[in-house]
Amino acid sequence: MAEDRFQAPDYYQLDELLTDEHKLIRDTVRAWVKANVSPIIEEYAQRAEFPKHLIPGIAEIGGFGPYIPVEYGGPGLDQISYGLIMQELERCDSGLRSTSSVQSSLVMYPIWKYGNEEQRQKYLPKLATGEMMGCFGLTEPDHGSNPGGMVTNFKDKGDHYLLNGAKMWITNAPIADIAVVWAKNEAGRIHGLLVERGMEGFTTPETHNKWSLRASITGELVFDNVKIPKENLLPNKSGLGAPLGCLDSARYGIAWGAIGAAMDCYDSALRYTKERIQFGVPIASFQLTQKKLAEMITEITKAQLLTWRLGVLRNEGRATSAQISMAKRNNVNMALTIAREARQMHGAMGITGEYSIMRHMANLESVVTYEGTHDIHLLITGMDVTGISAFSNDGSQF
Ligand code: TGC
Ligand code: FAD
Repeated sequence: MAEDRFQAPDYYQLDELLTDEHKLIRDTVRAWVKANVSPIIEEYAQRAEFPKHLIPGIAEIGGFGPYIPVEYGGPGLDQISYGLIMQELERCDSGLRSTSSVQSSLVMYPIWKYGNEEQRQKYLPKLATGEMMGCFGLTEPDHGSNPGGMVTNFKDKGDHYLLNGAKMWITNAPIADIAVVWAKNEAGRIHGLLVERGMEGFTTPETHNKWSLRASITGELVFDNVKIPKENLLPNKSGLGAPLGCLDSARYGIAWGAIGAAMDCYDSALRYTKERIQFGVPIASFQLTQKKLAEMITEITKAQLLTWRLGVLRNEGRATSAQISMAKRNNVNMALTIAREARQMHGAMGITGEYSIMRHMANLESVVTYEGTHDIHLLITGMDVTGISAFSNDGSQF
């Protein structure tokens, strides 16, 4: 892969909205990524291998639970810092950001918010250092966009629970030490359970054959009469709102992360079109090229403003789930559109591993699908503005 010459665009001088601490955190992560990940990421993606050796480094830059309080081993940062870390990681590769998102928002967040003090003390410090890795099991083979229909279930056996079912498409499943698993009890109520590697009847087969997120590891979670100690149930929240609350945090991080991928594609396209000569002039001098670049920087700038404002609202505890959906949908779609355009602007070189473009483009096909698909987020906005859910078609609301 060519040398990482990334220069971040800041068309509206948004740096002025950041504190010195924000800028320090962002620049530290950017430098770590350039030195440690950019030189190797293409190779790992081509081999479809997760660069596991990066885990301690991700922990060191605050990538595991950025907003988890210091008393539980986290760095206790604000939501804008969290967003900037996601942006810098995904600037390199969506899979790198996925590793951080899952550990932070889908594993540490539910233990912090829905767990008891004993669970927090037992797991959070080890998750923050990467000594322990986690994964999040919500999606099932027959229940993706509609997780409320899940069939994975647990029964109360007196001194333990008995868990049965399967989860699919689970990031980090094959390397996880613990899984936060969402399952229904006998009454059909959804609860979170902490399932630990080594429990009898629990397996995590790897999912192969992916053309997207190749440097991230994905797998299944299979539960065949797994005995779960009662103290492994997250006691402080139940119902579908519990996993969806974790998704709010992860989707917020993705809204920032997608900007990183878009910035990398734009920056590469800008440099390439200024250097590449055709018809005796740089291809950046053609109006059609300039239109593409102008639209890219406009969309990136709009997305930056959207996420910055969302970060302020989240810091104040005022961001709604629907606002987060809008930002996730808009920014990921923006990044995917830019990646596709940038791919074309690099000509044949755009399909090679010399540039990060094709990898970003393929990765973003997963990002536009996971954490709620593009259309599901559109319907969440539709529901928010009309007050009518398009998800339930049994007519019960009328
Ligand atoms: P609905 O009736 O609307 O809601 C059920 C209950 O949940 C509450 N709720 C939320 N709570 C917190 N945050 C949110 N975002 C919430 N959205 C809804 C709601 O108030 C209600 O509470 P209550 O107390 O009244 O019961 O539920 P529904 O069944 O109609 O579904 C709504 C829908 C479709 C929006 C939801 O199911 C959905 O978001 N589906 C998409 C599924 C999804 O995003 N899956 C992601 C899996 S994890 C993943 O992809 C990780 S990738 C990680 C990586 O590698 O980076
Ligand atoms: P489906 O729900 O079957 O959707 C198929 C199509 O139908 C989509 O275009 C969708 O928009 C459309 N559709 C569905 N319902 C409606 C509707 N009501 N109206 C209009 N259109 C609709 N899940 C986890 O739990 N944990 C993870 O760590 C995790 N990691 C993932 C990693 C990767 C690489 C990928 C690809 C997925 C991951 N997922 C994970 C799963 C992901 O969240 C689901 O793939 C996603 O929620 C969509 O579910 P589905 O694939 O079953 O698609």
